Amino acid sequence: MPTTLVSGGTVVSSTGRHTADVLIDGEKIVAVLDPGSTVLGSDLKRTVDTVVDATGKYVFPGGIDAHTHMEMPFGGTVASDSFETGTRAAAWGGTTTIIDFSVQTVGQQLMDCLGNWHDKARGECAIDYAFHQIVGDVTPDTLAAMKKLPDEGVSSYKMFMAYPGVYYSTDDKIFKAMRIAADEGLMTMVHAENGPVIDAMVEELLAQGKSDPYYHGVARAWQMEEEATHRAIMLSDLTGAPLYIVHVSAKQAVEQLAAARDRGMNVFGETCPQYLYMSLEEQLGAPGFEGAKYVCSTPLRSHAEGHQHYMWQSLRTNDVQMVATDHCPFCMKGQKDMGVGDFSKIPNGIGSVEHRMDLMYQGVVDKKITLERFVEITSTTPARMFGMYGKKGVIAPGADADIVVYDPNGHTKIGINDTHHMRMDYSAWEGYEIDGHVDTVLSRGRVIIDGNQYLGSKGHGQFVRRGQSQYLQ
Ligand code: DUC
Ligand code: ZN
Ligand code: ZN
Repeated sequence: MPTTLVSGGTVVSSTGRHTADVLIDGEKIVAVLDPGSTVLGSDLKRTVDTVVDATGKYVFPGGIDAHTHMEMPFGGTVASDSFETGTRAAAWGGTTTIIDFSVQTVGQQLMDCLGNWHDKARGECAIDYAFHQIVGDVTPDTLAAMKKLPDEGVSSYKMFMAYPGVYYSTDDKIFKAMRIAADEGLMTMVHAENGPVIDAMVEELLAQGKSDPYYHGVARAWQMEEEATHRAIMLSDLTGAPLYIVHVSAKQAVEQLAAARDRGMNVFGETCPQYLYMSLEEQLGAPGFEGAKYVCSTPLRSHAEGHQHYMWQSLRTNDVQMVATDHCPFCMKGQKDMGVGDFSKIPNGIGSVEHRMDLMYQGVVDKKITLERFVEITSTTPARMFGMYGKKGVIAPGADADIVVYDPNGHTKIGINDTHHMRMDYSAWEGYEIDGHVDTVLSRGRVIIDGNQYLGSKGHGQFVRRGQSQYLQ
């Protein structure tokens, strides 16, 4: 097996940092050693096949993006990144594992949907991948099939309180699924927004001639996120099913989670880079149709109301546990422009899979979170939350050699087509500057990004069978 030494870098974990050499044999980390260590008298730098010099740089466990939607059907179109293009873009940004959502809609058998998602991803991915299962049709068949998910290496599923007529489930359906989840040790993920009321708000606004992208944010008011989050928490309390709320953007929703955690409940929150950096006023309210670039759900929140500041603070205090992207890219031409003159027809989603690690690292530079917390929220907690820890999320003997060598003296300017790799005709992050740079990325021991060169290949990425969440007890 080829051997690699990542030498002389500052190895960062969720609990500390130290200078070390990381020895890799094939796909696995076999030792983390004092710098310059010899093994059986031989100088490792001379004997290994490849040396990656990390002197003066950080060595992070590869990023885990636990919320992506490659090729997802949505709003009459399909998310523009395939598993091939989306995972390649992720690799460029230092993410070495994604968890994507297998989709079930009304009338489909759950296991057929999972099989279909395997067919989309198999042989296509540049990095490792796992699946959550979207449960979109609660029937006796579906409830029975949910019991088989753990055997498929799928230990989490998601339900929607939003999008009536599409992915939406009524409370009784969520309750029934949670009963199964509590018994089977599945993590329940919920998109928490009150869909029926939002639809009524959309109708009202359009009738008043308010059709610009800005009104997407008005229609999806924070009250409807807080209310749904509370309802999901109560269902979790009733059934004993642990709960993970996806893409939390409203400070009031965080308050609901924090209060439930203070009462001892196993409830968790994920936020996304857009809710830390972007706002209703600035991005959704951009002139003309520009705001469509930033239409996602939950929506960007008001800066004047302080949601962004609160979200950074909550990440620091662990009221929000981790950061994923909700990567759901759509091009302006032919996709987002379906909603010219009617914001409700703009497909919902922002592409960020390539930039999450950089954007969160900038939070370290800006002193919003520590370097260790950065590792925790981008890699270690996602691994623990979704049953992959030990294999992923840590630099230690026995773990997959998924490693990012990050240069704190480097610089990244996020740009348009020629300088991002997502299959999109724009980037919501264009112009953002990062005081750091992803230099080298290893996926299971193989260097897939080397400076500004992509050395990966489609099909290298393998399906990760996940176990139970470490947060269930
Ligand atoms: N939110 C998005 O922005 N896109 C896809 C689905 C979702 O819930
Ligand atoms: Zn969602
Ligand atoms: Zn999503």
